[in-house]
Amino acid sequence: MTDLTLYIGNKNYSSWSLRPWFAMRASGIHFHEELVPFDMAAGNPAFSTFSPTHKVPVLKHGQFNLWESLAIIEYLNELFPKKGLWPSDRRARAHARAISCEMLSGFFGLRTQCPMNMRRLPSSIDLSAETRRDIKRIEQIWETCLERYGGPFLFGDLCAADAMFAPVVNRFEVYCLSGNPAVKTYMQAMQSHSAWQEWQTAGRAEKWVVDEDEV
Ligand SMILES: N[C@@H](CCC(=O)N[C@@H](CS)C(=O)NCC(=O)O)C(=O)O
Repeated sequence: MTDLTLYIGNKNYSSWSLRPWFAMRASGIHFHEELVPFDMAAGNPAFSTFSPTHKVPVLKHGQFNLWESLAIIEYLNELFPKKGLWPSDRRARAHARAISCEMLSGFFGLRTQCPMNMRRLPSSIDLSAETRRDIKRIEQIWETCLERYGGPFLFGDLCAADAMFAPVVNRFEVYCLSGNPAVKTYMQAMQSHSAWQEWQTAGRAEKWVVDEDEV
């Protein structure tokens, strides 16, 4: 039994939901999942019953509700310090937090033009200059990490930074965004993880369609 509930949106589309879900599942933190499907046309009214921002994800721990994916991961790290959500080395940990902050606060070109979509069949689209800059920076982040920490994940073992970049792995695949061999090897490591497989299978089985995320 667990007193943790994670409210998430559709697994096919909800990139922010994937981040803490993946961190929890991959690190073996038990939780109850509450999937609340998007109702974009109506402004997602159901979200306001548990989320002050009307957005997902939200973690409920007893009577405490917490929003914002990275804040949720930090809270889980304090609840479960032995789960290794962040790297044990201080500088690697700071590095992992820095790139996670980059993800949280940036890459608007990529996020806007290439929505996460687990069901999408891979095909390329015309990319804006901003999206191309985002892709280049992400390739640089991943290459640096894989070289410095030796892979197979960004900091060697899987950690919260991988969870923060998990939706980008899907975007790189379904919009054919990178031919970089190191990037491809990293994507394979992520996509063969059991937590990834579980999310992807469930997302692909969903029937809901969010028109604005179908590119
Ligand atoms: N910065 C937030 C972003 C949350 C977010 O934008 N969630 C999207 C789903 S992936 C959402 O709930 N959208 C509904 C809406 O904007 O009405 C986080 O890290 O959790």
